[in-house]
Amino acid sequence: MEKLIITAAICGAEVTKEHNPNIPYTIEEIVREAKSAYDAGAAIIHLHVRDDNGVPTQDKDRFEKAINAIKEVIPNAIVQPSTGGAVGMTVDERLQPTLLHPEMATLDCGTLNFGGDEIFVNTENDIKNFAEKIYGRNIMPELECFEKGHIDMVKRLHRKGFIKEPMHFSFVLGVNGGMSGELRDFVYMKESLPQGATYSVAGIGRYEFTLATASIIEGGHVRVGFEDNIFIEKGVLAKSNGELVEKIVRIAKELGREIATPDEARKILRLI
Ligand code: KMH
Ligand code: ZN
Repeated sequence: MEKLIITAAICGAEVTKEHNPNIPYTIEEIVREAKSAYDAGAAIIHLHVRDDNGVPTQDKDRFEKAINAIKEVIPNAIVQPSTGGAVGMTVDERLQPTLLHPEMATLDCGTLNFGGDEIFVNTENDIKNFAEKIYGRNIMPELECFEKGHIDMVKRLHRKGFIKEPMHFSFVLGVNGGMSGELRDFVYMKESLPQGATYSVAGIGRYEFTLATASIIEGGHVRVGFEDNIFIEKGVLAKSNGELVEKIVRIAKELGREIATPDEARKILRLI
């Protein structure tokens, strides 16, 4: 089996310090969380940024500051900015971090309800537009799929030439409005993938560690972090993203799966 690529989604756009005081807002806090995740074994840092008051932003300069500051302390990490941003942002707003030509960026592959009155909008034409900008700027997309219809969208856009190989998917399961994160959901997603694709699994909330374990067993990869889950165990807040990554490393070790370094991750994902 390939070594395990761990992605740490250290910040997100939805969780706040009211949920967990360790959620990073400032550049210093973001660097602290990225380093803790990297030191514990994460190869990829999935990055959202906030202003100092915690308000999510896709501002290019804020991303540039955060990426440069992260690279200063962990130069070899793969930094993967979000182009999803927060619900309600415009496409152009969301695309700003791609102007910095990172190695990877997310590409969200369909629209879904996002709790309450929120809708995370990614129309077919939006996806084509994001794909054109992402590939055009020499960035590898992580294809974020919140349900099986999003995989079908990727397959259709691949046939039409908008999505290119190698394809790396991220299943984000358990969002309030997307597909749930039961084992059968994971199996259905995994078995629906195109030939040769790699995948990572992010389980939201209580699904984080069960889905991570399933993915470790099945040869997939894993995403954990405050964006998806703020608890290290039921009712106990995680102290850091590093603590969440450490738990994955322990589970992987028990199950005989080695952890990929960033350079090994680059090879597995065919980034180089
Ligand atoms: N914050 C969500 C609305 C991504 O990073 O590409 C979208 C999101 C997806 O987090
Ligand atoms: Zn995200």
